[in-house]
Amino acid sequence: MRRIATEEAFSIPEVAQALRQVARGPSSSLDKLLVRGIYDAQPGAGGYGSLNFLDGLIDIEDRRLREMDECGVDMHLLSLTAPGVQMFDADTATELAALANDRLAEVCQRHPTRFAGLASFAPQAPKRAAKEMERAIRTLKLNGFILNSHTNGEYLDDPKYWPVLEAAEALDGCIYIHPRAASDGLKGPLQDYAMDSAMWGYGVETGTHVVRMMAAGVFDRFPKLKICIGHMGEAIPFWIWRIDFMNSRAQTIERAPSTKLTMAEYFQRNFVITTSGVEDHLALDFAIRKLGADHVMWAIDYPYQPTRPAIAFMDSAPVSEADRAKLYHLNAERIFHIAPLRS
Ligand code: 1WB
Ligand code: MN
Repeated sequence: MRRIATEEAFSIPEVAQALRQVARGPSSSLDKLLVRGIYDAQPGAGGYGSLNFLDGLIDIEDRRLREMDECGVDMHLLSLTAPGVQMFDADTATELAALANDRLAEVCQRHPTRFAGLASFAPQAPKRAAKEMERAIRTLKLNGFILNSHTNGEYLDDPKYWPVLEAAEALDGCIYIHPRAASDGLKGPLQDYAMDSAMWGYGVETGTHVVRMMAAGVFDRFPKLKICIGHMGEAIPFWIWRIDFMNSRAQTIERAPSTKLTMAEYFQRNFVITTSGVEDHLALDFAIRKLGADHVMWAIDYPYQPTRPAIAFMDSAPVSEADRAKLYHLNAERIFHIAPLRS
């Protein structure tokens, strides 16, 4: 069974260096905690630094490939790790996104059956982002796009990002909306008890992002836009009935924009999810029954999650072999335009 893991993080030294600068700068972003820990760790200080994620992010063809071989992972769909280029000024972000895409494309070309890649772009400069998105697909042959949730507190429902959505739709490139720490407007009570990141804050931030997009009517303007979200759908599958019911009520009392389709219909039509970081068979079963086996893909979340348990989770999932093949590779091949293996 071919195993394609679909939310696998990497970085390049230049982006890591720029994040180190951000960690030392005046930014009020809640991401600073994590960025400081990963990119500017003080020896012996404990915390995120002690997990040594940085080596796992930077090293693609040596340690990572060896671990993939040892564990039986055929392919990583790579994406520049959160917060991507979204904490930088527009020029730096545009430049570093292009550089990261170049490096990513080189790795994918050297190992076409082992690596595929989601292209970065700088939403800070939407028109230039759209050009880079086109280059990433047409020239670099990358497989879709990565976005790390908000940009300076703004979300993809803002019309300023229409050039980005237009490009993604026209290029048939799925945008993977990956978490980053909550925006300044959302971060208040998420700052205590380590709730800022993967425990809770990431899901709140990313879930809020996609509900904004659906409620704003983004998918009426861009009906073919495909969005992927990780972490078993950032709790949206579980919430969708209530989102749907309350949105239609809010539309009748004019507090929500009227939309052509219901929230549940957009979620079914425009979204796919991955299993990253949620190794719970009951949650998987629910997601598959709710969305269909064509809409769920396997992911590890390397290097933040260990590989072997992610494989054990999917190998032992109570699904038919036909569905397991969809989760492990067929859906990823279709959605991210990854060439099937010749048999
Ligand atoms: C963690 C997870 C940290 C992710 C991250 O930093 C990212 C974590 C950028 O588990 O602490 C992730 O990609 O899910
Ligand atoms: Mn991740």
